[in-house]
Amino acid sequence: MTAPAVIAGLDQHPTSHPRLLAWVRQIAELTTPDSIVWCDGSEDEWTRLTAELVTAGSLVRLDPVKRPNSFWARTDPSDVARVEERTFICSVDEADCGPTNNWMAPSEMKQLMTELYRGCMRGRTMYVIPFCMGPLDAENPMFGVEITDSAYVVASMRIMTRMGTNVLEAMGETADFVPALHSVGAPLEPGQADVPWPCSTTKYISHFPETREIWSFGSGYGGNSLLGKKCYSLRIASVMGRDEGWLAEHMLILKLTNPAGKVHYIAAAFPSACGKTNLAMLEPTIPGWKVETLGDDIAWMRFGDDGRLYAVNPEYGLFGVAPGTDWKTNPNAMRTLAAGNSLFTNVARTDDNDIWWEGMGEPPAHLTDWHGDDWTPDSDQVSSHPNSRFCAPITQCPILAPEYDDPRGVPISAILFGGRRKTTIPLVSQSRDWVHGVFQGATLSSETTAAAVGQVGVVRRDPMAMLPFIGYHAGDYFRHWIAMGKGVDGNADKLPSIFYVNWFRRGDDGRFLWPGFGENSRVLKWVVERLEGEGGAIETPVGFVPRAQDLDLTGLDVPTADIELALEVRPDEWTAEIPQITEWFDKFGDKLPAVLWSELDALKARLNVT
Ligand code: SAT
Ligand code: MN
Repeated sequence: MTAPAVIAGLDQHPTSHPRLLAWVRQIAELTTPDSIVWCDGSEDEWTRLTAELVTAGSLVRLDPVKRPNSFWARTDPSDVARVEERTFICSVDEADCGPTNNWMAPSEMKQLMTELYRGCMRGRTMYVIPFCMGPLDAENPMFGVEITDSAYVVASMRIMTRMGTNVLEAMGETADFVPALHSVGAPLEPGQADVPWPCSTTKYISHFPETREIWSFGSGYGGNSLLGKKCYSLRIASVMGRDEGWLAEHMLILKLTNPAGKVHYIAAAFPSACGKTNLAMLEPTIPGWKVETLGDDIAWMRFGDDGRLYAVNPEYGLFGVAPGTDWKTNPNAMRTLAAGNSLFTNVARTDDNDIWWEGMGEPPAHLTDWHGDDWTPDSDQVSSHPNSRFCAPITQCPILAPEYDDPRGVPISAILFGGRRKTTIPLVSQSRDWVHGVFQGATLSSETTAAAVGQVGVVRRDPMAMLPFIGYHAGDYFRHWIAMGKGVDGNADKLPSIFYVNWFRRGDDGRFLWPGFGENSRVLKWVVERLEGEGGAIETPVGFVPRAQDLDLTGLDVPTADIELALEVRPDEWTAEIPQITEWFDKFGDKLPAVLWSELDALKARLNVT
């Protein structure tokens, strides 16, 4: 028997929360770190950790004038995105996991991962991060505590969440919290030198919905390691929402003000890397309209006393796809980043210690690429990984709506579902009613992107843009959405109207039919006009679709023929879609709400498909 390891700090702790202390002790004894640090979220802590990461070669400090207090990170080339194959929903009953998730019995997963965790923090520091998703002054603050052996994760969590001493104090001795355990899975033997990006080839991202626990092992990449984000705020929170009557969704939240000063709040779901951050910070090209940002990735929506659906952004930072972001496509993101205090991961670095990525204007003559190699414009590879990311405080966004921190959230007028489709899906359509909107969401499809490991550009169904994030059976999730449509106390008419958008439709030669970005304000204007009973539309088999003349196209330099193609509902394309939807629905067996089969039948009837 070896003597039990001495773990510095095991008996010093800034809380007396018994469950938290017992859990931290248990994990420390299992993972045997050299020491434990309770994170306080202070500026000093950030300065200390980033300095340590610079010394270790994990971060490079960027130019203090151009990029104040900002750092450049490169991951291991194998650890660049979410790993959906290695992501598990460990419900007690396999039937609660469903066909869209990977399942393992909780006891089996815990046994397996306990062996992986045994001694996995050897030679490292274990950090304890108390955090809160959503405002700390909420009626029921949504606490979590992440244990991690990665200082990069601590620095990122400080940007992405409300964390530190305030949170621990607010938790007192009794608050419930989601325990979220993370290790890069790379213990160090005495004297062994560390690598800049430790990780393991064995990866598990596991969720235990009944006990509201998260266990992540082997990856340092954002979606796998910043456990407040997808793991808590979507997978675990979706289960909480199912049980408690609310929705945890993969949606941005924006505030739209029309020239008369009337405000509408809009939530919009798109798969990862389909422009949520750009839409959330859009600069309208039509005069007099204003967009302000509340969130770019996640919305928690609960009914208010008035029967309306109110949305809160549980996050505190932006974790956006870097390539393609520039002064033309998203000036507000560029301004957010120019304020500093940001982490950049897997982008390229310029010789004067700034960052660069594809889409950011002319490339410099020389760069250090995301592999750490020399790069010139003649290179046949991209300089930045397609899923490279910026991580920046949301409070630096110059168009942040003041309500972003209101624990009551904002009342949502419209929900947009969107995907990336070259064909079939018109630029915008409005659902006939809530159930039809749920059908649009449940059958949402999109071409895959680099945000997850795997082939890019393949069309897959991505219901409500939540495919990788639903923490339970997708059939039950659809049922929950249908049930939400009943509203509270007979207030179903106060629910948001649902729209389906596609900015990515292409012409025969592959050109985009719609210019997107700031021009999407024209679609938002039509959405608002529809809400106010004004906008023109024709009724098509797939919902209400504007004609070109129903959109404000003033000053838009796009041939009307292209707009018409973007708006076209082609019976041949939709007829081809029907068997795919049928096959998709068949997956869910008895769990698929019958009303969704009825919606499909009604669509077939409208298309004259038998
Ligand atoms: O990498 S994350 O999962 O955090 C971002 C995304 O894919 O939406
Ligand atoms: Mn996302």
